[in-house]
This record gives sequence, C-alpha cells and structure tokens, in this order.
Amino acid sequence: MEKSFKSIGVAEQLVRTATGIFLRTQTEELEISVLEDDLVRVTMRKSHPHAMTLPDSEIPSCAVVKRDLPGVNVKITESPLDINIITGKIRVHISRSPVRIGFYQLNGIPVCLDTAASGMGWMKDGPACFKTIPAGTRFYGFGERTGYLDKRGTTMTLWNTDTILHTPSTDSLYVSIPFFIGFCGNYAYGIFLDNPGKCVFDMGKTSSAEYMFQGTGEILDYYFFAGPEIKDVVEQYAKLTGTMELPPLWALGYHQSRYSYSPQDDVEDVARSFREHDIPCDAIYLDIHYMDGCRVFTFDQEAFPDPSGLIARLKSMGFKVVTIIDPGVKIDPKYKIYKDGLKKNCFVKLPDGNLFEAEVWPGQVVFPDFFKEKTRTWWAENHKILFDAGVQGIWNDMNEPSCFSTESGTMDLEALHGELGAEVSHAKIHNAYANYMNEATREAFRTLLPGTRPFMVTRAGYSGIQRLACVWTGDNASWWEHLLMSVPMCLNMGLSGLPFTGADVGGFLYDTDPELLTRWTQLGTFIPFFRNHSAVDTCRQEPYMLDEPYKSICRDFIKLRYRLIPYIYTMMHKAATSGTPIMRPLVFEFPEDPKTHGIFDQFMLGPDIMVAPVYQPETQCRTVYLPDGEWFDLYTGNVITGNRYILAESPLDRIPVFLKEGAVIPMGREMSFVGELQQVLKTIDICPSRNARSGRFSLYVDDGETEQYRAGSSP
Ligand code: MIG
Repeated sequence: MEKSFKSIGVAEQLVRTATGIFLRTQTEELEISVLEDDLVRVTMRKSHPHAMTLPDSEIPSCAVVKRDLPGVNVKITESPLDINIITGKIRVHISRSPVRIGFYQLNGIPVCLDTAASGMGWMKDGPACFKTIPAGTRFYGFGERTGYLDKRGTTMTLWNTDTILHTPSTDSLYVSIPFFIGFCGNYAYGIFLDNPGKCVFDMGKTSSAEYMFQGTGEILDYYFFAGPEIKDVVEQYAKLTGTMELPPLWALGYHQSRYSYSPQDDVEDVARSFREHDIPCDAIYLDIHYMDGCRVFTFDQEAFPDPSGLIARLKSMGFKVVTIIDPGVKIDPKYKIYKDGLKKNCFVKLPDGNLFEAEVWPGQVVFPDFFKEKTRTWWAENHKILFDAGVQGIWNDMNEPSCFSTESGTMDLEALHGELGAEVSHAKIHNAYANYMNEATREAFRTLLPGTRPFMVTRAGYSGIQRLACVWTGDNASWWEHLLMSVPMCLNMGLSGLPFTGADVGGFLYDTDPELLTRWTQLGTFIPFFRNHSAVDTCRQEPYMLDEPYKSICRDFIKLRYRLIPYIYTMMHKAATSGTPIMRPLVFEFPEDPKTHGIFDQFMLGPDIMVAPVYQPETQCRTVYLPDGEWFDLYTGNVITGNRYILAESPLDRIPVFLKEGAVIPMGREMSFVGELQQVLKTIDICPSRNARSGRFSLYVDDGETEQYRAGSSP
C-alpha cells in the first residue's frame, strides 16, 4: 500500500497490567487495556526507555469522559507465539512476531483484524493502522460528511474546514468525528481514533481488502467497540464519549433564522408575521449584523438601540432569541473585549511570542485560546451583556476556526495552545478548538443563568461535542441535491454520537423556491433540529412569505411538528441517556434485512415513524421501501404490508410517512410556541399489530426548562 509505511517491530518484552498488557518492541511501546467487556483501548507510541505504562496522550482527550473505570476481569494467556486477552464478551489476540492485533467473538469468529502485511506502524505524517475488510462490509459513521450512508471505498480527511460550497465530492467539512461502525450483515463493531489533529481514513479505496486510519503526532490511540449490533456500538461509543444533555423543550420547536435580521424592527416584524399567519415558531436568530462591526459581545447601537426591549417584546409573543458568536476578536485598541483579552493573556500566540492574527468578518482579529481555563472563564463572563438583554441561546459559528486571510483557511499550524509550559501546536488539536469554545459557552450558561438548560448550536466540533451543543450542517445551498444530502449526513452524525442535528431548511446559499422550501419544511418536521436559515442577498424564505398553497402546507407541517414534540422529546431523552440516535437509518432498526443496509433516502424517526422525504421537483409519488411487517399511512390510516418496495403518493401536500405496526404515538397539542398551552395528549395513534407483536411506548415528560430533571423529578 503506502511505501513510506513502517510496521511496528517484534514483541520483546511483555508486562501484564491491571487491565491488560504492556508490550515493548525495540522501538515502540504498546498498551492494550480492557475498559469494559466490550470496549478495548489500544495505544502505541515510540519507546521511552524507562516508562512501564504509557502516560495519557500529550493532550488530555476532550472526547473521552470515561476515565475512572471500575476495572474488568480479564483472563490472559501467553504462549511463545501469542497472547490472548479474554473478556466476558470478546477475545483480543496479539501475535508477537510481527505484532498484530485481532478481535474475535468468543465463539472464534473474527471481527476486526490487523492486516498481516502492515498492521500498526508509522506513516510519514503520523501513526497508522491497517485492518482487513471482509467481503460485504459496510462502513457507517464518520460524523458530518458529504455523500451517502456507506463510506466504503472512499478516503476521508478529517480536518475541520469552513468549506465555501460543498458538493458530493467535497472532503472535509466543519465537524470531524474519527469514529465508524463496520457492519458485515451479521454483526457490527466500531473504531474510534482519538486524535484531534488531522486524521485520514482510507476505507478500502486504495485496496478493497483493507482499510487504513492515520492520525497526527506520535501516538496511535484508538478504541475498539465490540457491538455486536449497530445499536450496541453506538451506545458503547456514547458511554466513552458522553451523551447530549437535554436542551430546553423549546429547542424542539420551529426556529427561524436569516443572515441577518436587522435592524431590530425587522426582527419584530418577522416575529409578528409568524403570529399573524398562524405559523408556529419558537426562536429567532440574530446573525452577525446585530453586533457593532462584528465585535463579539456588543450590540450595534444604531440597528439595535434597545436589545432588552426588543427581546422582552419578542418574549411576550413566545419567542426566544439566539445570537451568533464568532471566536475572532477584532483588533481595536478602543474595544473592551480586545483590551481585556490582551491584558489577561487570553489570545493564541505564535512560537515567537507574537499574537496570531488573521482576517475574519470584523477585519483583523486575534483568537481566544480556549484551551486555557482562564480564557474560558473570561469568555464565559463576557456573555453577560447578551444574557442580561434576555438572549436564551448561543450559536457558535466560524469555530473551525475559519480565517479568510491565511492560505490554509485556518490558524497557523505552529500556533500554540494550552497552559503555560504545556503548550501544543495547533496542528495537533485543530479539530478540538470548537469543543473548548463550546465548553466556555457552557460555562457562561452555568455561571450566569444557573438552573436553566443551555441552548447552544455549533458549526464545528470534534468527538464529544454532543455533550455540549446541537450541530447544524453549515452552509448548504438551496438545491434539491442538498435537501437529499442532508439525510445521510444527519443519519451518519446520529450514528456518530451526535443526535441533535439538522440542516438549514430551505437551503442557505442562493435563492430557494416555493416548492423546494415546502418539501424541505416537510422534511424538517421530522429532523431533530428544525431551523430555516438563509444567506444575505438571497430571497427571503420565511414560510409566511410563500403564496398558497405552499404557505398552508408549510403551516400544516410545522403544526404537525409541534404535535410530535412529546414523541421526539422522548427520543431525545433516550439519546441523552444512552446515545441512541433520534433519526436513524433503516439499517439501525432492521439490520436483519439486507435491503435496508444501503438506504439513505428514507429514515426512521425513533423506532416507529418511517419518513420518506421528497427530494426532486414535481414529484407526485416516490418509491419507499417498507421492511417486513405492517405499516400505517400517517395521513389515511391505510395499512400496507411490507417486505417490499411500494410507490407512495406524494402530492405537494404530503411526503410519505408510515407508522410501524405496534406503534403507540403520543400526539400533543397544536400551539404557536412551546409552553403557549399546557401540553395534553390529544390523541394517541395506535397501530394495532396483526402479528400480535405487542405495542408499547413510555412517554418521557419533565418541566422542559430547568435542571430538575436530573434529580428525577417530573411534574
Ligand atoms: O462566512 O454569520 O455558516 O450560517 O449565516 C459566513 C454569517 C459566516 C457562516 C454560517 C452561516 C452564517 C454566516 N456565517
């Protein structure tokens, strides 16, 4: 494969550790530790003559939350040729010469094996590992990526990037999740390469019989998840890297954004129009024009002379305001935030001691070094001006971080991050910049608005970002192709530990059109994060701007969304407790049916609702695959027997939606915003099962806004 690759050497020394083994070759050290019966960590690095256990990686992982493990009982056997580590669920086999790792089921079935020729070792740019691909394997996950569901046969670079206009062959986007699920039809396993620098995956492109993953730096640090179901892998990953926290319930409503609503009368106008046209809406977003010359933590005095008054009036109509925040701080000797940050030494420096500067929206800026605790605290305190004005959500943009003036589009790779004396280069932790920025925002909510649930949206992130914020998929375009692409993108994000996601409904760049906006609103109804957003200079795309019949159709679907909130919120609670995605590919629910394995243009919302969006203009019907069982048409109640493709009617006023037999769907009330009316379950849709499969649904309810749910109290 890759000529410059150098394999790990031969095992020379072996030590048993509390959780596994430590092995030394002439040039490397390798540690294999069993964290759970189904979770194994593999760490390789260049030798340090005296260390007997490997220290944690140079930079503490911002992805992994599971550090104190109770310890698992493992059985270890050794022979001159090999070592076996046996857990309650799997066997890890390590051959000594050459050193190769294989993960097996206890019945002997191989699950994930190093290639005989290469295994682990070193590429020019960093540590790497080669593993075999059994025939028929598919690869899901990898977070926010273009393309379809299965990533087999592709190469991917994971490097957070502010892509100007993505297309199906665009490589890096804003979020990097170096995690995937391998699924061969019978069982699934997962691999997470914990490396916030650049990661490269070649999933059988160079050679169809093997895949390769490579990180940056001097340490290979990966986790193996034993499955055996896709569901299990996702939950095992969530156990390691954490789950989302419940957002305020209003986060599940419909959100309206625009780059930008300004001046403030425009914002009020939008809010009033929603109410006048009887279209529900919970949140309005303020994009960069609310600020004074894009200076973070300011309001433009002319366009927004009275933010508190504005936000109070919006609040009385049931709207919450979310403001954008960019990390770059304008270099302006008269600007308080800049002066403060300088004085407190909060900005990123270059190795020569100068500040790293670049151009972004405000002009020349410097960047907070969120890897320092004091920077995060300082950044958090600065939110006071927004929270005092009544802002309830923070939208972190440009945090790849994006720079307009550098060749790389981001920070200097040599720029330094972290506490004094322990700095690391930007190259090694680039993808984690957004995580630490969001940590700072989280701290802002915790300290300035204690007791309330944070609402945060982020554009960039690395594994673990799900604990902090909802992710939207960045700058899509008002293209049918992007409506479709948003489905596998969000599905793979869901499989990668990010359940709370969504794409800009209607499309961000370019002009939308009434039909596209209508079809996208229909899809958004069933997507966890339901926000319409559009770029400056494009046509306005608030649903009330539409002519009939488009406007009424959008209204009906947004109302349907509100009726589904009790169901979706229950799914969100499940995601918050076990990491289960809210929006799921068919293969997640029906792995035993091979026909589902590649389907990316329909999905399940929770276990019971099958959604088949329309993604082409002038479509009167579309094919839908219904797995085995009986399916209930959402609109007519007609029962259709599955295990076949059907041609489903999809006139403009509906997209195919089917409820699974045995489903019990709680339907809430229509309302203009969450909390307008007390929630009662108006109807419960029950889909009887002729096969006597029993139906059951446990509804999760809490107060929807405070942190009391953590104590387990419900109203
Ligand atoms: O370079 O703040 O993805 O949602 O409207 C553009 C303006 C900067 C990019 C975000 C988009 C937002 C826009 N921002």
